Amino acid sequence: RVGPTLPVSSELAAGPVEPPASTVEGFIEAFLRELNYGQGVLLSRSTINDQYLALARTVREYLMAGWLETGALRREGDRKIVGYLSAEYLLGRQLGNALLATNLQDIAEEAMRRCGIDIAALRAQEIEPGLGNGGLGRLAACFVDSLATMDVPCIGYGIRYEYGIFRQTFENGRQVEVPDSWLALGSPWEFPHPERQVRVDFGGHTEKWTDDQGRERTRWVPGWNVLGIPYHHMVPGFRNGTVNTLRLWSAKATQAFDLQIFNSGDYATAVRAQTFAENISKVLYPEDSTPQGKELRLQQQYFFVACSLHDFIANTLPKDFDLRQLPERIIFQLNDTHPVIAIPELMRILVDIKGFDWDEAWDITRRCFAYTCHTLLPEALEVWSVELLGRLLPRHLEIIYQINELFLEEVRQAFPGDEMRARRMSIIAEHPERSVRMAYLATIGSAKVNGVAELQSQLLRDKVLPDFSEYEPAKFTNVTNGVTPRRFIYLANRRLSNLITDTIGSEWVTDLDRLRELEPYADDAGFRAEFAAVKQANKERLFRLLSVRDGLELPQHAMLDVLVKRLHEYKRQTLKLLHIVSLYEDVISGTVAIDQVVPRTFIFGAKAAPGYHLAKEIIFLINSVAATINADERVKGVLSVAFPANYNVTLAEKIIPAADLSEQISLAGKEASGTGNMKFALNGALTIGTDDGANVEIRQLVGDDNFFLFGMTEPEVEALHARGYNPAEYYESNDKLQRTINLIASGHFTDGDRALSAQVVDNLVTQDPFMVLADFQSYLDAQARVDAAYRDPERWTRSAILNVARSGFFSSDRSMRDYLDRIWLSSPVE
Ligand code: GPQ
Repeated sequence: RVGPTLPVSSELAAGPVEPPASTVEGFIEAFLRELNYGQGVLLSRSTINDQYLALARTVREYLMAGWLETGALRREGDRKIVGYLSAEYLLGRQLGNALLATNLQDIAEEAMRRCGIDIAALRAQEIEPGLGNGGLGRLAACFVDSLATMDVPCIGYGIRYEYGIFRQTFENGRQVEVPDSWLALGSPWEFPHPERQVRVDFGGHTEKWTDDQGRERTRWVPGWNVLGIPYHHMVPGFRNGTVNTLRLWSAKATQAFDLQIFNSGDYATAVRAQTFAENISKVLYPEDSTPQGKELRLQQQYFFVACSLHDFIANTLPKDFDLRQLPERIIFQLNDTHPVIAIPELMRILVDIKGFDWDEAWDITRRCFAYTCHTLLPEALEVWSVELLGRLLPRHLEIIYQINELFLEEVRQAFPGDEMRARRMSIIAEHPERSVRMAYLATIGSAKVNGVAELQSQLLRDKVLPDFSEYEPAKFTNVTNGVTPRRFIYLANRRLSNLITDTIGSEWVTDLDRLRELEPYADDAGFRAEFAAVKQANKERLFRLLSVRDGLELPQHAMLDVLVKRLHEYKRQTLKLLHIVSLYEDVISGTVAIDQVVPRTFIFGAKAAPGYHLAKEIIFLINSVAATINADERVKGVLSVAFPANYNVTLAEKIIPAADLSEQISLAGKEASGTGNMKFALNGALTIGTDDGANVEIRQLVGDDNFFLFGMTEPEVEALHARGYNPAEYYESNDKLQRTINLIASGHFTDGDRALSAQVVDNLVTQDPFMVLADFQSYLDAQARVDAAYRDPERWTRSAILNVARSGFFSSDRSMRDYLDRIWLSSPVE
């Protein structure tokens, strides 16, 4: 049976917790019980949603014993636990993953069939929990999957947003955001525990007092508070019986909060106050990599961090735990700076509440945290105004000041007379307003700091935090990102999984380096044919979906050229657009005969932050180009452009396995890592990419012959900046570029209305902050190499197989091993 082989702990003394039998009959019995007694309906009267909920709860039953036992072991044991602190978890659908983890896929399918139910319809019923924006949130979901699969004790802490990332729709080609009510039909995957509520304070002021040993102490007299209610989610390992926990916090008004106003007789105001408190976990901020410094966002950050620290110290550790041992029992991994307020919070707990001396508390604290930085963009580095932080968290601001003062004293001792350096390293920035640099606080308060790909980690040391890496070089390390092969190969690409397993056995699912064993098969014509057939079948599956979902009809045999990720200027969706328009312009101007064009279908997927104006103009332009090209008989069946709305994990699982070409075209030095790039390579797409983020490592592994490199390197970008970049020069001197841009500017794609493309065009020709024009020619040349390679299907498929075989490094299991070796078990800073 799937389930723990662990000794039953004393907490389960009432008797072993037995899952239902892992047979079709056992499954049907459990399912009908859930339907009748859980959902309260008869099969004949049940709706699809009833059936989905009952099915989900049935699968849950099989995980329950493992979950209870894993939890008991974690609490009773003395192993160090990873507390993953992340404001985002972009989980994707849960049903398929739970069936996979329990090895119940076939049994469940047959059981549903016998009940007269099509399991595919139930799978489609699930709304994915979109509790994240993009790469950072999806990475967290991959990491907790890998940790459970590797049986590493981990509690994932985060926020239970009532509304996750918005649902994107298009109206006349423009993005319109619709709230994502993922909870509307009930979520069977969460377990609320209102009795485990935690109180979180805000506002007010601080006071000095003297304790009975005559020491001067500080206490925080808060102005208001809210409750955090934990919702637990199972995080099942892959068929190993381990089920870790994801603990997401939901905000609720405290009684005390409204009573005061209530007593004054103003009922409506009291209810409003309640809404105010509950706003904290209402909605995910939809800005990816561009924090807005909003008060509610800081409330969210402190809210979930305060709940999580309290939960661990008061509820997970034994009652008599000696907090001096804390670093031996927990490492809090900070997923970017969003949870960094945890550092002063732990100091507050230790110093103000537990009565530790500052120095001892600081020594404990900085061994309990490690910080991951996911960006190189200056605008992505979070800062909070001192005014706001002091108003919301007055005690934390004092603690931050104190940390800063003592740290700068150290720096001055290490570099006597170098006052400029001390000022540069201050946690407090003075301009444009007094504010707290969260990345500096994170670096100072952590035992380790890592970037997410080799190149970014290097640039992090050299460009973002150079003074800090000079001061404490040993603190800095790299852990290249990874993705879970369970979801992104096994679940998303069953056909490829079966082919791999038939060829090399099934060990690869938890040991992705084994994919190397596929290498010799790249030269086997029979294997290549099977591999190509998998790709073609995945394309057809995608086209069927896009036809039903988006009314798109796409040709069956074109190269599938895919650019899916958040819409951001640095990711350069406009460069892709210029390429498409240049191909189209070649044909309609008669420069290239249509039968000379390699048929391509371009797929875009991208959400723009609702307030990111230019990004939304780019979306409009992509949709305009798509509509024009798709309607033009001159290129019919040869050039097609599809932009399905609402790209999310569910859609990614259909698009990625079908792709031939993976577009990873950010300006060098801007994409920290990328993780989509890894998913594509593992599913047998070839990459056209810049020397950026993890592309660098992908290319090194798959080899130059199996990767289409283009564009400036990061040092070349820097040099061009230093010389003074003028995009107009490129426009003037490149005839093809000029014709391409002119066609867009002419209004050809916008019903003759030039104004509708003007913002994007003007930005490119006059500003072009991400040097699209500078890389244009190199990109076109690389695309010509792509065409040549695609004309030779055997060569292409061989390269695709080698991409799969050589990308095992990009398993998130490997990332987790690196975290374990380099960060979580590493000795703390001296
Ligand atoms: N990333 Cl700072 C996000 O998705 N959101 C953010 O706020 C920040 C980074 C991404 C980053 O852009 C990608 O290059 C990474 O692959 C990803 O994080 C995971 O590390």
